[in-house]
Amino acid sequence: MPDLFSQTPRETINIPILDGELLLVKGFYGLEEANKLQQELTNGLDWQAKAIKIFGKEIMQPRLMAWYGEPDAVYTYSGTTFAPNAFTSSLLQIKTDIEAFTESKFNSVLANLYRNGQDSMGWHSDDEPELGRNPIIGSLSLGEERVFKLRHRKDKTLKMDVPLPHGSLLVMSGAMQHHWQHALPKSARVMSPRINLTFRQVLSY
Ligand SMILES: O=C(O)CCC(=O)C(=O)O
Repeated sequence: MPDLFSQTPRETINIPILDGELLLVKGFYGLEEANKLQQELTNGLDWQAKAIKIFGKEIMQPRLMAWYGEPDAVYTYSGTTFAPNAFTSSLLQIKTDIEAFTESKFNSVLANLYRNGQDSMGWHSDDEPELGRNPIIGSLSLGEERVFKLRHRKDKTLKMDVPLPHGSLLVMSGAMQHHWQHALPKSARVMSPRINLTFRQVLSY
């Protein structure tokens, strides 16, 4: 249940952005629910260390990952193909809550576990063809607050930092993935773990 009995008020912020739509919902889950979900997902998901090839060399990605979804939601990301695990009950609950809020449907979720401040995600857009033309991405953050960075692909003066608190939901939609890239940089600060779930609708061809 999102935020019904918690003291954390839900706050929805429409972040003005050129060439896309960006919505941040602080307290999408209140503290107790967010803590519970973080613990369930930390213990219950099939976290994997994955390698990517850069200039022919295999290097480990600086985070753990897991892919869940309906059986045909096969997804290729950074040259890695993910066959989905079946949704767990926690993921199904979160999916239902985010679907109700966004009035959208999702058939898959990429889970990332940032173990500490040294784990990160490089610059990219969620623009794989299987996500369709203007995908809605529902991105839930649990755990340590990290900074989500955005930069416009053409106009290099357009940049934005969006801190993502525990229990918050970020919704990217419209033409965002065509015009913007995003990243989650490392931090020199000692940091506790953070889980991020990005719900997506993968089209099968
Ligand atoms: O951890 C985050 O907030 C970013 C995740 C992300 O960029 C992705 O899954 O494509």
